[in-house]
Amino acid sequence: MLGRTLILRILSVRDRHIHRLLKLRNWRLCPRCPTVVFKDGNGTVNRVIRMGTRKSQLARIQTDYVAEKLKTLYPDVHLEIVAMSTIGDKILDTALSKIGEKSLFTKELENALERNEVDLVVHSLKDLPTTLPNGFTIGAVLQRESPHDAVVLHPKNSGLTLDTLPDGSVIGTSSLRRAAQLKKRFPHLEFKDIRGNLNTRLKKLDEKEDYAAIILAAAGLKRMGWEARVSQVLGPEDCMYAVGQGALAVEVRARDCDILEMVSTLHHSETVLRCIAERAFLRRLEGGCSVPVAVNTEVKDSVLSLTGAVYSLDGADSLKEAMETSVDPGNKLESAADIQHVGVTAHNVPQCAQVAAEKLGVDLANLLLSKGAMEILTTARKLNDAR
Ligand code: DPM
Repeated sequence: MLGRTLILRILSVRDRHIHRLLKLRNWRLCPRCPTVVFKDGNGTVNRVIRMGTRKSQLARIQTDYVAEKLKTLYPDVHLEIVAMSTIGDKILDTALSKIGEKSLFTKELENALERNEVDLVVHSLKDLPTTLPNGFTIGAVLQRESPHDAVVLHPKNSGLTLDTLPDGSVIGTSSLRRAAQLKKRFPHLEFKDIRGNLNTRLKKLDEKEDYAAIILAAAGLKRMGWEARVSQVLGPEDCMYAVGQGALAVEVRARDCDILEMVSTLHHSETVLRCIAERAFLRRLEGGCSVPVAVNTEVKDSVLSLTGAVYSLDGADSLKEAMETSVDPGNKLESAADIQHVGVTAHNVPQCAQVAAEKLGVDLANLLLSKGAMEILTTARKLNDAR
């Protein structure tokens, strides 16, 4: 459809005259929103799709990656990349969890989406709040890279692991989730905030003596081409990952049917279901990027399993539980069509499976809440605010 059509938005689709006009011209009305899609005379009108991105190297790499995929799928579409800075990029000296802004990396980009300056924005899913502002939706969740965290050592510590690093070694991370889990697991280590984009962090690690190692998402390191710097990948027994970690998401205007349809082909079903469960879990816990919440998910033989945990800042207090559900398309859980699940719109993934995934996240969160998760999180939040 795209690339050969022109799109016109109309105010009232109920107008009889408009319907008559549409029929007369053989134009098509979008079934989901008041948009008319009509064919150009010779079928060669190409729409320019503008992709918004942050200016960091990782954001550019991620946006280029999605642009390449779109180009392959829709060779006629013209893609333009618009780069901008966000609050998260500008405030580099404060830990993420201390900046009281939920959509640190996403707000400016969403403003541009709203003003029609861009048509889609590529994010790391883990940076997208579980409740998106009205009018936006995640139109694609791409196949997940490794969701795990990785250790990057100062070159002088080459060959060591978190276990074998000397007592008192300082590990750089400003993720409360990573610090909480690792403090408990490796009590001989100390943890210190480190901020900045990936380039800045690696520089801070290598060029100073402040940190013995830093912890970063394996996915980001891989995308940057820095896999060789990974000395250790942390499995769930050491450090469970963040909700949505390792997956890319494409955010669009919820009413922009043509763009939604276009990007929906990028969805990776298994990743969609895992991330819906994870996001539903986090949303029910009222968590953001400033609380120590971690997950682990898996899909095997149409069964989606979710392990979720909450931690006190020092990791001494924690609650961890696991649950699973069938995501077999034959599992007939009824739902209204055209529904968003924790911000995700995926018409091409079985609705019943999405409903089951969301319910799994909510159920697991409820289980943890019944065991006192809110007390742990409230205390963690207060202590972090007072830091
Ligand atoms: C969020 C967190 C961090 C980012 C918190 C967490 C890490 C902050 C830090 C919500 N977003 O993970 O517990 O280390 O100080 C971020 C990264 C990526 C996306 C970098 C990273 C790349 C990986 C991906 C920052 N957001 O975590 O090393 O695409 O998932």
